[in-house]
Amino acid sequence: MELLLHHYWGSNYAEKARLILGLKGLTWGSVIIPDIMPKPDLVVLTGGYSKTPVLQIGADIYCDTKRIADELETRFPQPTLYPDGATGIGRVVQYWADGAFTLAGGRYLMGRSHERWPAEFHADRAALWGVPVDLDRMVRSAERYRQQLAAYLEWIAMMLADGRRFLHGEKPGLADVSVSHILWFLETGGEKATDILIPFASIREWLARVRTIGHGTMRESSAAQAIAIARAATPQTVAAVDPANVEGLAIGNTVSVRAEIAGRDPVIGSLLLLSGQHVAVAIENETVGRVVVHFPRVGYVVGCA
Ligand SMILES: N[C@@H](CCC(=O)N[C@@H](CS)C(=O)NCC(=O)O)C(=O)O
Repeated sequence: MELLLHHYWGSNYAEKARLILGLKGLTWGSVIIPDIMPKPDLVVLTGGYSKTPVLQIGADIYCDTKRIADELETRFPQPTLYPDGATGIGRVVQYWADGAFTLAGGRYLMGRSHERWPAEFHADRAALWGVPVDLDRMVRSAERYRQQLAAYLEWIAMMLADGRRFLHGEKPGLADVSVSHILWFLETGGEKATDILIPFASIREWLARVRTIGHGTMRESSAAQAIAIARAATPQTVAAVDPANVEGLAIGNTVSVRAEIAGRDPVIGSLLLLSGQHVAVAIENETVGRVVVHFPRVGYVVGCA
């Protein structure tokens, strides 16, 4: 079954997903989505989740790069995302890198170079976070985020201090793709944002190595093709709800899955899978038929709808 990545080229989380596809040497179809709302061809597949990227495999739809990484690791174990065998540490580094580290990097970039994006983009992102657009505040906070980012970069330099090629050791893995995407994104702001990397030669050299992972083999696809594929396919997810789940939920319950921060529109569907790391709900509509939408547990709230 073909892998389809719904993404746009400028997205840093999408760059993380593209590098995972590259690390595993996979072939995938590229479906370009808009970088601001509305995204009708995407949300019809996800039931409302609108963030970037989303991975589609037939009628199974994977939201969030944490779920995408776990899914690809299960389906395509080699080359592994954990070349040092440290599956726990890799995921903890990912959680910090996609969270606090990316927030500091993103806010520093925007504070330094907000003029590179149009007003509609800033309005879209403010709505995503549920805050008013305030470019002056963005500019003022840049120095504070710069300090945070510099402190974090010292940690990365410490990881590389023994001369290792990648954060896991000799081979690239999940920590590399997670830590690198926001630093890749700084380039969008030009020298005004990448200046922060000047004192960190080992990090710049490591970033150049991460880039050589590449994106695997990509072919262009379209939203219409993706929808037709979902419609023609049957979801492959096997129903499995952990009976001891703290929410007291059972297969078939109508539930909502909502991100803890930013982009909190709930996805409402019929519960199909619930485990410690993974939640999936079935949704149905006239355009795509029945599809199953998957999320990580971490960072998402599951509740009765
Ligand atoms: N936790 C999510 C975060 C995804 C995310 O925030 N992506 C950004 C783009 S890099 C986004 O969706 N922004 C709003 C948009 O693209 O419309 C993940 O790991 O996939």
